[in-house]
Amino acid sequence: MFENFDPREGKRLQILNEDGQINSDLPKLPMLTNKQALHAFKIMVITREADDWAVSLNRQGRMPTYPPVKGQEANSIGSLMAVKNEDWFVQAFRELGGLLIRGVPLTQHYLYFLGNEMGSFYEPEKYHVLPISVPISSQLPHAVGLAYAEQYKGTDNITIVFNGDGGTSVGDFHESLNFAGVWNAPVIFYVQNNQYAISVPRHHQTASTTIAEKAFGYGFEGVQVDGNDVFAVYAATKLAANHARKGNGPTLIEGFTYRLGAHTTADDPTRYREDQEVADWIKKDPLIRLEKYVLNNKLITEQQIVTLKKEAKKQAHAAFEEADNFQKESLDNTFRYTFKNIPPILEEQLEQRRELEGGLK
Ligand SMILES: Cc1ncc(C[n+]2csc(CCOP(=O)(O)OP(=O)(O)O)c2C)c(N)n1
Repeated sequence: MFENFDPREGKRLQILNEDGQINSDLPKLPMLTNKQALHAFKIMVITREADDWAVSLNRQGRMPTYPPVKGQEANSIGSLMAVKNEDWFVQAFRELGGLLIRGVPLTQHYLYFLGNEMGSFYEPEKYHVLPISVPISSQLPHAVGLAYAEQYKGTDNITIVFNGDGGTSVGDFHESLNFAGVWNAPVIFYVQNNQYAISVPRHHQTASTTIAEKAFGYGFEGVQVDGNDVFAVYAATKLAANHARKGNGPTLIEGFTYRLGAHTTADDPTRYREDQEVADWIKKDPLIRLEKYVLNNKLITEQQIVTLKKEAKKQAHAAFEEADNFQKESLDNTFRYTFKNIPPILEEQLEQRRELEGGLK
């Protein structure tokens, strides 16, 4: 499937370059239509505004710790556009763009980071999305299980699961790839290689030249794509999705990208990376690149972009206010959702909590 882009030969798939130009020398690949490219751009704009607003709210003391998506948007946007609504979307925590492609309201994302239990409730039949997973790579075994279950039921639904370069060092990652390879599970492992796991650079994470090449050791294909190029992400995911749907098993896609912001709002990246490195990556910003494309191809005007950005800002502000005014969850719920019947030790703790609350009044 990716014979022209074998990562072991140092190849990386890029379709849209940094100047917003399409590489016309490539073999035939699935392409976003103009309508889809414009949709991707619009979602990327709202993702960027919503993300910047979350960081700003954190600085105002209105949002707890938040992990910015800035610079990585094309990865989840392009890939979620290449799968269907019934395919399971198993996220890590930097996939806001993909959630918006799936139609999840922005309010829900803010609710999660405000610590509201309802932020983890994605109506399964409607969205086919699993909750955000902060314990690194713990979502991968679930994803493979879901994929295997769909195969067992005889549907043609697949699963796409995200994790980071740091997450490839965790046992869950290897166990999941191994299981998926052996059982031919219809799953796409999408690794967002944003070059760092907090302060740990990619080269300290693995001795492999690429993350994509790890797939071959598990008996399936891997491909490295320019993760700041929404066209390349879309093409690779579309091919991998068709491959899985036809019963040919898993694929590993490495999105080669960069986290332009901090790891979370609690991190100071100036302690471990050079300003020049960040400046170099700003030139590869997926949003700037896609903006050039939609303008060059007259899919939108400069004036319309100004309006779009203004509207996106308003939408982000309104979604946050809605989340902030959402009914607060009772602290009792902290004890409720792990077991069907609350075990005596948790009943006891719940009682203690209530007493403490009474005492504080
Ligand atoms: C199992 C586990 N160990 C450690 C942590 C603390 N932690 C949070 S994010 C992170 C780094 C993750 O890096 P990467 O997988 O590259 O994803 P990124 O944050 O860069 O998107 C770590 C170690 C955690 N959340 N879960």
